[in-house]
Amino acid sequence: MYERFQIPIARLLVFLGRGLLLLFFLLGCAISPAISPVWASAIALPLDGAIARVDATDVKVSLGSSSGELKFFPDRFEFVAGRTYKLILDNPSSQKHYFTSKDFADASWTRKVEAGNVEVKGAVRELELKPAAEAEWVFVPMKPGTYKLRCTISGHAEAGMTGEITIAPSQSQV
Ligand SMILES: [Cu+2]
Repeated sequence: MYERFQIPIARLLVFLGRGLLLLFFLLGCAISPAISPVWASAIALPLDGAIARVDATDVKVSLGSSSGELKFFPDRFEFVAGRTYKLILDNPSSQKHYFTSKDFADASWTRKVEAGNVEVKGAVRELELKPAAEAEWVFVPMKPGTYKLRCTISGHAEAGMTGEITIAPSQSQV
């Protein structure tokens, strides 16, 4: 008696399964054109690499040089409020340097800092780079203004290891 029911139930399950697949397919077609890029990135977030999926503008800066110059290369930065940037820092020199701009850091929202295999989330004030170190700082500048940058190692700022970071207003803030 049960055996006679088993086949129709199996068929019913297959039928339902196909129906669900078709439903998902149709829903997917209907929804996908309506997804804005913002939604799309939000949906992509949990899938892989989380924040790395957000489109960030890469900006590179070297702290010092291999010939020992006490400067930032480059030493002027301009960011637009509300956009996401990835500042890629490296230290090609033979001594330790700092990338310090407290006011700029306060005027920005830090998504994360990555160095080596460590990812740090939360507020950032200052980044210390030992010789040959590299780090990535992903942030969104928020408050328009001009901010001073310096290396806080004794004597370095005095020798020229300073810079300027400008946050320009976004289109909507103009
Ligand atoms: Cu320095």
